Amino acid sequence: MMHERYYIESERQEKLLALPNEPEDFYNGIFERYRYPVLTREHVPLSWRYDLNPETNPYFMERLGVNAVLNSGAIKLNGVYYLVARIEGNDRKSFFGIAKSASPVEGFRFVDGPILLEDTCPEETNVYDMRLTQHEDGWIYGVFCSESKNTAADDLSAAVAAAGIVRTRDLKSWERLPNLVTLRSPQQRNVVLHPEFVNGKYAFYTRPMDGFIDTGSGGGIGFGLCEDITHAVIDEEKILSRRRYHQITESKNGECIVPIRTERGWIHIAHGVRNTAAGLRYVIYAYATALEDPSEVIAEPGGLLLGPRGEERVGDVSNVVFANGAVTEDDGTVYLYYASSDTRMHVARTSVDRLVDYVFHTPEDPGRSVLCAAQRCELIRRNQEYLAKEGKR
Ligand code: BGC
Ligand code: BMA
Repeated sequence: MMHERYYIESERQEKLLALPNEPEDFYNGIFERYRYPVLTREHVPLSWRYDLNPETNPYFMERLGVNAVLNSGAIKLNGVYYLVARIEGNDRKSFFGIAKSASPVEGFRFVDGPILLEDTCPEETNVYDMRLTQHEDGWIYGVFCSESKNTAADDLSAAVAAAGIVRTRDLKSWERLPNLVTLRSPQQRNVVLHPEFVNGKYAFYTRPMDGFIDTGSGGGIGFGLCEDITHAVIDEEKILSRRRYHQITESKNGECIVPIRTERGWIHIAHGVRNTAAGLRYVIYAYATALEDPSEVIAEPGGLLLGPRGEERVGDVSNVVFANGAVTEDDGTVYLYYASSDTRMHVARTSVDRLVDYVFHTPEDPGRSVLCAAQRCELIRRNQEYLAKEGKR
């Protein structure tokens, strides 16, 4: 006989999975936020957390609890939306799980089991934040952070972050390739594979950094080419989107999603981090690069595109929004999947046209208060002029 609690918990979960989602009232013209998270720890199947056998689990306890479901890669295949989520166990280690739905905004259900990566490195302690790239070579690549303890340092928390690479054709069998090697940067996190060959080579967005937390001399989001994805080595990393003093990227930044190809250029969505008295604050921003050369920045709208708001601000690591997956539909609708405060997954909806308008027509950050105030005064002056002309004063 099943434990009675099993039925209660199953019913509760089914209710959650059936919850319809809808855009909420928030308005900025740029994107819509959806009211309910698309994935939370409560979405993880009971059989992944509980021992269902009352003989070995008389109290129906979570034996392997899940702490959070966050930073998910995203892809649409044959009309189905897939999120490859970072699932963090109560033991702080993360693994990847696949949730799918016929809808981009609701009904995501974990399928199969956790992805069991090939165990290629005995020091690897944690893996997280997979970006899925449907590459023109025919493979779907997953690039993620592979974190190992730094045994060379005399500090218990010292770690080394590298980019792990897997590939698949069906999201079922995954082939693990050697980790990316960047000859000039000792650490890497937030690495994204560009979907097309650039000069016949594989192109990666990188984030060169000296230390595990501190980017040190790392100037921002890098771009590097490699010949062979099965032994990926990058020599030179060119910095595209720079960290800047007193801007949203001051402490660090990193590419979020696979850039979106548009007629005007590649649209990039990235995260920027600044330090505050309350710890690091993560926001999402955008920039654009040239179609013929994705390493040439052509637009840098100032400020954040999406920052943590309301309940999003609170969680395991508060004051964080982080994205590593998006889906662009044939009609130009873009679904951006983002996690809040390292705790749950949300979705925002925009479009290629709106992103292009945003990226090319949002003024740049002039860098100093006096110039920012002047920028806003100029907007108001033009508005007054316009209103007067329309007789609406
Ligand atoms: C955590 C990540 C975090 C990183 C840097 C890792 O140990 O798992 O979530 O981004 O440290 O703070
Ligand atoms: C890291 C990221 C994410 C996380 C963020 C905030 O640098 O790689 O895993 O969401 O910090 O903790």
